[in-house]
Amino acid sequence: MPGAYFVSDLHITSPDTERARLFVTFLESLYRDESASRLYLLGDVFDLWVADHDYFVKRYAPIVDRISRLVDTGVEVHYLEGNHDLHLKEYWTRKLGVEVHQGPVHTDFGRWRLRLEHGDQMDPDDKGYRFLRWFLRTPVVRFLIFHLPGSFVAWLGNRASETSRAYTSGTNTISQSDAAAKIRTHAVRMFAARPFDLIVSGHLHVRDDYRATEAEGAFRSINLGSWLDKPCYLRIDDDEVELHELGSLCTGPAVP
Ligand SMILES: [Mn+2]
Repeated sequence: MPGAYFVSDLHITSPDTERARLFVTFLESLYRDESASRLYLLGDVFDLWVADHDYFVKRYAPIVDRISRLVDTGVEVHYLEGNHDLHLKEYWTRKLGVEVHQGPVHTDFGRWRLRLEHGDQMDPDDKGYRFLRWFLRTPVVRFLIFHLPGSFVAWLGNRASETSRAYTSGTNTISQSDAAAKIRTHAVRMFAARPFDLIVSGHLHVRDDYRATEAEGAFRSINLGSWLDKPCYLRIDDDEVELHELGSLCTGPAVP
């Protein structure tokens, strides 16, 4: 029975890290898995990847190579841009044949109606980020991002993500249960706008598996958490929806 796989928020910083090696192993396991028909990368796979610079292509060559082979074997690969990976179409679609999405995706897989998103647009009050998201995609900024040297773009991007990390680890940290509440509230609101059976997101780095009540719409909401804490992926087919930890079942720390 065909299966779809989902990963998010790996935040790979270099190909020599444990997370990068685990991801390569995971991608290789998909060539051997005859049921694998789709792979969804739900954003922030890399701690930084911007545009089509050789800097990133070379740096992450082992991963790029495995993804490219996966596409060649006939697996449909989708990449939803996160807030650490953007302007991907130029390289990932044109060179690798990966379908790139800049926002939420509604699609069907087997008997499931799915809504998929990175999750960086979950918070309607985050006006500062909404501006940044828009700003980075304006034609002038896009032009600069593509035409400045890759190493300079990487330097800028790394500075920006350090600043945002310092900021989020300071006053702005939200608790796991607040994050879970945010994920679920967003899911209920999105369901009301356009129903689905399953919503999958990432971004908040809090693994959460929630079954909505009948009144809310009886859908299921899964946040994939992050590989900073555990290398988990979601696999779905017509029979099951299950979080796995590279090989075994991925248990906890789902928020109750
Ligand atoms: Mn993110």
